[in-house]
Amino acid sequence: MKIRSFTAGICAGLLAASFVSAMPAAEAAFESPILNGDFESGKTVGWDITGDRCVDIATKNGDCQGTAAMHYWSDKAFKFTAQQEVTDVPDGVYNISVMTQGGGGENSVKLFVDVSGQRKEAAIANTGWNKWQTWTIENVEIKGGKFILGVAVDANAGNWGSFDNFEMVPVK
Ligand SMILES: [Ca+2]
Repeated sequence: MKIRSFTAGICAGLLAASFVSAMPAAEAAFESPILNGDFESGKTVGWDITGDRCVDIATKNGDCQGTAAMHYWSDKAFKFTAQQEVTDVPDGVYNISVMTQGGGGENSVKLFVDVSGQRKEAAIANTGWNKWQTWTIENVEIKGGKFILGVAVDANAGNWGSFDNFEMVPVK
């Protein structure tokens, strides 16, 4: 009886040790400072949306991850930008991403960041309804606690799509 419980204790200890080593402390501690990046609020709160009126919140399966996403559509050609100034960002290097789905056919769809006036972009190309893809701007160095994060769409009449799960992950 004593031997069995001793063995069980070793196994539990090994499991705990391997669990801890699989979770780097920096990643486990990082909380994304992006406000409402997943739109689970059911609103566009946190995002400054400028341009043509074409943006709403989608809540149907396939149009969103989770329960809601930022969605765009118009029966006329349209352009818009949705952006936010992300603050309280610890100095570091990040991979910054967004998930999208949509019908494609826009003139351009871009994920962008602006760090102290330096802009970086990733081109987005949607390939169909509920065909979610992740687009990433890698190795963005941020100092001074803030940057601008956004998406810009230049679209033709009838184009549609969703943005969801804006994320930033520290890479070092
Ligand atoms: Ca969502």
